[in-house]
Amino acid sequence: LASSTLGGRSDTAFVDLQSLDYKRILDRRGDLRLSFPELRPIVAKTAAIAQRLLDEEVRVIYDLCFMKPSAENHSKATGWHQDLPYVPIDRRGLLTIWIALIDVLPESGALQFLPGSHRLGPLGRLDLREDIRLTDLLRADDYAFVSNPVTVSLRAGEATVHDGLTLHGSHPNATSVQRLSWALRFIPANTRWLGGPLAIDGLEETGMRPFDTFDDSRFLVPA
Ligand SMILES: O=C(O)CCC(=O)C(=O)O
Repeated sequence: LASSTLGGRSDTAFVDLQSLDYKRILDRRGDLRLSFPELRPIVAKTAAIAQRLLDEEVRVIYDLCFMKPSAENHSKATGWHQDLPYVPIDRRGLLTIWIALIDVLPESGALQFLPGSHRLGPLGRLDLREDIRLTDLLRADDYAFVSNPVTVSLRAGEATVHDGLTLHGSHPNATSVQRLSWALRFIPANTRWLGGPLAIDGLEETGMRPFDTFDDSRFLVPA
């Protein structure tokens, strides 16, 4: 999840998101809300939900359209991971609202979550391309905090919400239709950037410096 933008240099911090093996998991378009003003009401509505859940004012750190290829295009599973380890911020509270843009069923690449895994703390930057089994990932004492994985089917327009520490992934898409979703990531308004790469380009345009808060207009929730 981590293509970087730092000091005017845009490169890839962890995996090459343009590589074929990554595009078989997910192809992505970043920050659609900045190009399509018609999305503003959805940003405002989802931000209100995030604000209610976090119980504090929020910023939109970025949004991503996730396109999971069809079976014909060799769709692969998204490996188990947490989002927060890829987002260099100084606190907890990263929250994703993931909206299905078409019906998403287990066979078309529905998200799966490990309930309770937010209590395990950060587990590091897991490689989304790897088919990591939960039994390899979890220590014996972790099982006291988690329950069995759940797969969440959604109708187009429905959404799920997950914490930045909730382990999640998705099944391969076994259908002939590309799976489409739009994810908005929110942070508490007083969050500070630690200076590492973010998942979208254009951060250098904001003039942000490490330890700044996210006050550029691109991060503000539209009225
Ligand atoms: O869409 C997917 O398959 C994974 C999405 C994801 O990892 C996320 O929204 O954090």
